[in-house]
Amino acid sequence: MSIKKILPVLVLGTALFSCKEGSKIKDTAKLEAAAPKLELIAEVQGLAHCESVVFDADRNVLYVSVQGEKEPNDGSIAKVSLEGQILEANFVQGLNDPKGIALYKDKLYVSDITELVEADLNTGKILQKYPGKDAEFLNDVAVDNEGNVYVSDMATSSIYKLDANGKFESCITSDDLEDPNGLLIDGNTLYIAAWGKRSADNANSNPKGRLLKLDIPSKKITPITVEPVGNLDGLQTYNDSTFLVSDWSTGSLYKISKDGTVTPFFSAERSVGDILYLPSKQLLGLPMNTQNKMLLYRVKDN
Ligand SMILES: [Ca+2]
Ligand SMILES: [Ca+2]
Repeated sequence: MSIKKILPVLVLGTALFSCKEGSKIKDTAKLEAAAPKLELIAEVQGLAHCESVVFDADRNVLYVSVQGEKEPNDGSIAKVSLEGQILEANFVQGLNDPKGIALYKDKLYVSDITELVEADLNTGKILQKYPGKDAEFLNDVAVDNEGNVYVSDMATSSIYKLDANGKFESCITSDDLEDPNGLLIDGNTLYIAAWGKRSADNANSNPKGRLLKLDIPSKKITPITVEPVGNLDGLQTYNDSTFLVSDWSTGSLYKISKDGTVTPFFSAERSVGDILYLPSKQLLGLPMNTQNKMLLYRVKDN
């Protein structure tokens, strides 16, 4: 997509944000100057209702969660090259609706509705399935340096943890998690891209979520953005001070700094999911759920 096509969206984004007191956003002139150039590298077709993409540095490949349709066991993890070639469509097979993926040593962890699945990265074989106690709609997965696995549950507004004994249950449940979706871990801090708390008595309510942080030892939840931003899904590191976050419902990607400044970054289409950004390669991966494809871009900062 050309810069010309992106600019109107940036201007609109500025207008929307600037009327909200408390939100910090750069002015339009600076936005235009700061707009990145995105060069489309590949359009990877045939990934039915894909949700998430991660990078395996040891093997220099991408893994994409492919939910398939609503048939039992029609979900998989596809192995894809950095150039966008599908190397193995069913690297891990027999899943239902797999979503968030995280890697730790030679294992891949993927959430699958109400359970966490552990697979062998060398063979693709499923090693273990951990049913989540009272889990309803598990989403993203993050692993810390010690191998502790955390999973968001949007439906119960919880963060689940897999402990060393294989017990998989909620370690915190709170409305203040705003129906958590995307996760990113840094030491004892779990960053959370929230979908927005849906009220039980109004299924048609259209909430938006904030970028949050959870101090894992104290379980203290702190909003990073003052205002809700969108139905946040993907959450990646952009640089030392900034995240890259996707809004599923509008297709907008935002840069959000650790002090809460929100800057429009790119306008993709609705249903952009759990994105990947590799700063070292300036590679951006966008799983497009309803379009059944993944887009790969090279990002060129001005
Ligand atoms: Ca499925
Ligand atoms: Ca997600």
